[in-house]
Amino acid sequence: MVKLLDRINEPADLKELTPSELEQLASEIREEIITTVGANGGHLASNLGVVELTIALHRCFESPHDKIVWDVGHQTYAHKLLTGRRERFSTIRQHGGLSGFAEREESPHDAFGTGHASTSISAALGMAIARDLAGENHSVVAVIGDAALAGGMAFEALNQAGHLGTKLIVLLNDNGMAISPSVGALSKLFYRLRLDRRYHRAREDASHMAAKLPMGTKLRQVWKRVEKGVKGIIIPSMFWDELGFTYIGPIDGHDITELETVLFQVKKYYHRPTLVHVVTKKGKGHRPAETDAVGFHGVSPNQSKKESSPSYSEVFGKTVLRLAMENPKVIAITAAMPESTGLSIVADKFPKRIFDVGICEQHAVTFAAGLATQGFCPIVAIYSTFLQRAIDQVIHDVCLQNLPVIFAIDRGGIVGEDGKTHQGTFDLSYLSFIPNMVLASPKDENELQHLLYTAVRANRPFAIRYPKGPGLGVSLEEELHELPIGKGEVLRTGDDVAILAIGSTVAPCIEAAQRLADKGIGCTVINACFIKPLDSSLILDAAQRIKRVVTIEDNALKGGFGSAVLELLESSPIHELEIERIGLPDEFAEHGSLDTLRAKYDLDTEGIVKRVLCAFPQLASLVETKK
Ligand SMILES: Cc1ncc(C[n+]2csc(CCOP(=O)(O)OP(=O)(O)O)c2C)c(N)n1
Repeated sequence: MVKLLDRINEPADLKELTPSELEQLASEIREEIITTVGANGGHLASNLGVVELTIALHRCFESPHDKIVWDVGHQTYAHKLLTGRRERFSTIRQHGGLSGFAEREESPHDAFGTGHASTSISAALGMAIARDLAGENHSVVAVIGDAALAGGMAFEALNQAGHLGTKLIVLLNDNGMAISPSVGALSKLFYRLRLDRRYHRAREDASHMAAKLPMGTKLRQVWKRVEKGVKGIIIPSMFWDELGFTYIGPIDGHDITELETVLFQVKKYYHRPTLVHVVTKKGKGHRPAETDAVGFHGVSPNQSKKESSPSYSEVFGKTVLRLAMENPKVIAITAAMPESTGLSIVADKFPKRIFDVGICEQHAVTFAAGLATQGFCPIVAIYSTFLQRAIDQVIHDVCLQNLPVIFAIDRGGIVGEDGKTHQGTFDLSYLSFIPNMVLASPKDENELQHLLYTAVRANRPFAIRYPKGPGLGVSLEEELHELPIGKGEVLRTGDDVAILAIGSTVAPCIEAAQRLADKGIGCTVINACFIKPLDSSLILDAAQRIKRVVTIEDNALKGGFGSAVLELLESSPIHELEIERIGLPDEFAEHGSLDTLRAKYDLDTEGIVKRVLCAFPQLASLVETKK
């Protein structure tokens, strides 16, 4: 059967469709998303929730002339399908394929690149002001979720938008969920708006009436109801009025007619900042995702394939629980990611000692600093990529005051399919230059437990970064013990090359050393464990003795572990050193599977062997003489 979706090459093709065809199109889009996410993984529930909303937006606005800015950009699958990317949709999140987020390079319809939350209103306001300065008149729409709207940056942007008073549409996609249920006072306000019985009564009355009216009158009626009837009776909309925004809603985000009626009116008649409050259901149209929106927020390609060993996040969560049992001062903090950081296990046992602050990483860090001043031991679990936005708080509020805050930095290194906006490949650089900070990365999940135990006793800023995904499957020692801060360990000895590794790169180095040994090349392998402070005597001894040094890290080469080693060696009197650094070059690493990307950057066993042999060609003759 020919699909309607086959006929949509650009948003203009939507304009001719009848209401029943639009419904059919929505279900075809859902089908396409479910099938593709099943194969490639991705953000399922959020995308299913915005199908009608996306159709309505593209029927009402003339993208790319009008600008649509998607916050986070994880909910842009329907948008991609309607803006000329259907053919390539099956490649989404695969290496060389479409990105799972909005990306300017990918399409002129992606007005702004996103991946991190709460940026859309700032970017949209910048575009709106640029439009005003150019004397143009197009619309600019920021589409933002209720959880992302609670991020500090979104508030900063609302504040300026209300002040400037220019024409800007903020479309709030309110599904009551972040990845987990949304938290915070603002979320409660939206909840009250959604549940207001008067709103629902008004909706029902109006739809009875509307059913009896001819078409043109129905549209007018829907509009009147939304603007005058519903808006007028809901007091909390005053919050928005005070901010300088006209508030419209709540609107049913799955009723295309209602959405279009409102959006057309706003586009035509509203010349100031306007907030359109749209209520959607996360996971809409797919029963499993509707009932388990948390589980279906992000889906792996083969959900049935169970990972064999526990993930680093799971080990982290369990260890925090143990530490919290032993020490009443331990407090866990997450920025809207209790499940994926492994902390929900703490919430079950100690609901009062875990805080979900919402998508507010900066606040999470300074909140932890405040707790630390009062003798608590806060553990802040944040993905590496999201901690980037809280660097000033780490420097100014934690390290400058030498406060004992523990940073558990999940998804350090390459993260795979989420791509450029989510790679955790800068943290070793952005944390290693900060005075007072201890920075460590475990070689396996067992070392992660011991590092956490050490950090709780260290009484100073302490960052531990660990990778995405399953651990190595090593056994987890029952008894936790302190690791000496700033000490590495020699895992293997050999006289030809010294390989200095950190974190997830240690395991492939051990394998690579064995392969090289099979060729007659002896490698010393050192697990540095700490980047700051570095184990200078261990590293200098190895460099002095072996003279051929390889450093390896799944971090940017600039400013990372290898750079720290270079700085150390530069100040030493060792001569005739040869050094090879393996890590990420000065570019943003694209999306692709973990294995593909690790191979691309020579971070796997084959890559390490290859690089050692290329860097030190004289080893070939050494092999000959040893024979
Ligand atoms: C700064 C930042 N922190 C955390 C995340 C991880 N994250 C991705 S989507 C999401 C939830 C977003 O919720 P909401 O804005 O309500 O959109 P929805 O998914 O419900 O459509 C979170 C926490 C992120 N993308 N950016």
